[in-house]
Amino acid sequence: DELKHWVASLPKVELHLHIEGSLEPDLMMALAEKHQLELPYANIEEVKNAYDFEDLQSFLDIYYFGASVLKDEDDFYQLMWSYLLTCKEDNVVHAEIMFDPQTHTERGIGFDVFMPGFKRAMQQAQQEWGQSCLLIMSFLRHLTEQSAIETLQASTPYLNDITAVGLDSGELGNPPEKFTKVFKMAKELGLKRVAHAGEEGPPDYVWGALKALDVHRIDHGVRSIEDPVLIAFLIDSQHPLTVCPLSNTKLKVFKHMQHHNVLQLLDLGLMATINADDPSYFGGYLNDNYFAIIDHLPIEKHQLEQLVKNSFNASFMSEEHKLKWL
Ligand code: ES4
Ligand code: ZN
Repeated sequence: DELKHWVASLPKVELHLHIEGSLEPDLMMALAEKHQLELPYANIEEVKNAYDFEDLQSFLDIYYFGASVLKDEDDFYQLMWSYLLTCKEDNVVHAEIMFDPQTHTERGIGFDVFMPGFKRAMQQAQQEWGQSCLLIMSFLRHLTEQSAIETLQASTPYLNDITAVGLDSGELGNPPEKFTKVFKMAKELGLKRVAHAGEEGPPDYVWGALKALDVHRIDHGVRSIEDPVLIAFLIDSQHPLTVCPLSNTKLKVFKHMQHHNVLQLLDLGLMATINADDPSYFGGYLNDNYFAIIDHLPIEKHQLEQLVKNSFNASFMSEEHKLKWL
């Protein structure tokens, strides 16, 4: 309908996107063939049928397995290039893209393999159509803080290409405080900070990300609604929440899109934004996430406008670059 066409044509920003979560089944199959790897899927249909999740962990198991087909520089180039083509398609003029180095270093694939691949695609998209994008290096919270520290040290030759650090993977049992030291080190290196919190975890994990990790943004944060003091804090501080509607329904954080609380958060005055998370696994890129809330929530044009405006303001782009769009 009309609202959808209007949103699709608007310049938008993506703030919560795992590049490994943009690996489409056709590229996964092609890379498995290229590297002579056995996949437990006979065809693309079977891959898609496997994407039926109970919770965050059941998704992560399949997501880490899928990433195992990424082996050489060109694989990481293809992965990034495919995602950046969808940015052009969706009018995503600026994207802040997360990558999980430990998903690759744990398999013996180093920064010298994936970083050149990512950078080559990003430079090409910048040159061909002026795509703006930057990288967020995300630590896996189910691993130790020592492993995150080693990852930060291994990233040293590429620090100029990395804007922020993040924290993802299984939330329950891995509170933000576990990573206080490595986030402090990242801050001292001049890196910005984000963390997944309040997706499956309780509001206390959002407090932990704010207080112990000194984050600029909360990834997800939808469970903040359970703590009125936290909600008051977030309204006052305007820490952005990078909300991912299709992700939250696929992982059963909300039973149905009609029950999603993003509109409630927005109307309370929180700095909410709409994002895609793992588009290949959750059924759609950024426009699809906007379409899902248009279809299932009583959202009006001015609220959509606010969500898009928030995503520009919540981004790490320079104030000068923001002025170009706002
Ligand atoms: C993730 Cl949806 C989500 N949550 C936590 N960690 C992740 N890594 C990739 N997608
Ligand atoms: Zn995420």
